[in-house]
Amino acid sequence: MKTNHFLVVIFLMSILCVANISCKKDSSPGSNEVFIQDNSYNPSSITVKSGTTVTWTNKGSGQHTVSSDGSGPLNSGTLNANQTYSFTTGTTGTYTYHCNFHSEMHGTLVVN
Ligand SMILES: [Cu+2]
Repeated sequence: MKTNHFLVVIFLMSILCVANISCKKDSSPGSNEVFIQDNSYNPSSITVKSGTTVTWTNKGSGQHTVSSDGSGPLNSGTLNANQTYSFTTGTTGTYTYHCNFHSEMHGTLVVN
């Protein structure tokens, strides 16, 4: 009986551990990733080498876009919750972008 209780405790602890790891993984973007959260880009500025594919993921519940300021190359269209937009960088430079729905949302992609 004591052994059973011990095993149950170990089992529950391992579940909590796995849940915790997946939570952490979910809450921070990788090196070539930007998370769109309500209502900001995380990170707001990302620097990558030319040829890198950067992926934006809408982690919020509302709709957002990744849209270049001026005539830049970023154009995600409307991203619903959990949708992603990928862009493979080319020419080096600094590319600023915004969300078409939220004027306070601004981000920067630096390609070097
Ligand atoms: Cu937005």
